[in-house]
Amino acid sequence: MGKEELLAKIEENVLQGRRDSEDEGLDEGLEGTPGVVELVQQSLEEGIEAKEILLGALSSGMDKVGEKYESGEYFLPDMLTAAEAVGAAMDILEPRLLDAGMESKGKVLLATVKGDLHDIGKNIVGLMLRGAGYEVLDLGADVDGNKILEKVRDAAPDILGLSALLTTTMLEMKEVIDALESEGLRGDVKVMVGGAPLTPQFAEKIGADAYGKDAIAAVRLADSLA
Ligand code: B1M
Repeated sequence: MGKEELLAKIEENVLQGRRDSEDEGLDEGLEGTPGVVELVQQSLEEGIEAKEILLGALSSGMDKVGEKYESGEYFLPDMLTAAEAVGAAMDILEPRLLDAGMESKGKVLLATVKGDLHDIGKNIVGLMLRGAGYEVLDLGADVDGNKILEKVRDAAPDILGLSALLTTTMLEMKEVIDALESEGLRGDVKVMVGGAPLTPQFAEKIGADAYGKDAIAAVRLADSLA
């Protein structure tokens, strides 16, 4: 297979949400054929640069997934499996991209706030941001505000992304933003918030810089904030 054909195959498999050959994908009859991971490995063996694979197949594939999600052709599970396939490919590519000195678009620190265990949405946002070329540091779920502040201080992210799924825990976001302010860190980092119970009005009221309705919006906003 030539380079263009390999990159097109990777993109096709991102759209199918096929991480590896064991996955069925959206269409029938694909099981047993190489998925994203095997194709990425093959591409590297054939001398295609990690950066080309990222930009020419993975990111472009996720862009198309995003368009299909927005047009209603794809649903959330389709986006999730595609993002997971890209995440698995990124595990292979990331060290090579760093070795090659490819600059990341920016550093994003993610956390689901204290008291909240919901992390599926945050994880999708993280995968999409990685696929779009950001360095993502993920603190996980139920993260104490002090830990977030400590990491903002140590890692100096460009963007802090906070997620909350409960009407009770979304209030914790304000605590974090206020603490950033009182610790003199607010000017150093842009804050993006997201999660099902939030509204743009709420985000504005608590002093966030941006509200991400979904993972696609989160990537677009990151591009405008970083
Ligand atoms: Co819980 N839960 N849950 N739950 N849960 C909800 C949120 C709830 C709406 C269900 C309901 O009652 N209808 C309700 C909240 C009600 C409220 O607050 N008013 C609820 C409740 C009450 C609870 C418990 C209290 C239940 C109990 O124990 N009595 C408990 C709380 C635990 C806790 O957190 N302390 C609880 C527990 C759980 C599970 C652990 C079982 C599980 C979570 C597993 C996990 O995440 N690892 C769970 C689940 C799965 C849900 C539902 C069913 C699904 C949430 C989800 O993953 N959605 C949810 C009901 C529902 O939404 N239908 C529900 C899919 C996900 C992709 O979407 O997270 O919105 P979402 O993320 C989107 C966007 O919001 C956005 O992009 C994502 C991708 O497009 N986004 C961001 C999210 N974060 C972002 C950050 C950004 C930008 C965009 O920038 C940084």
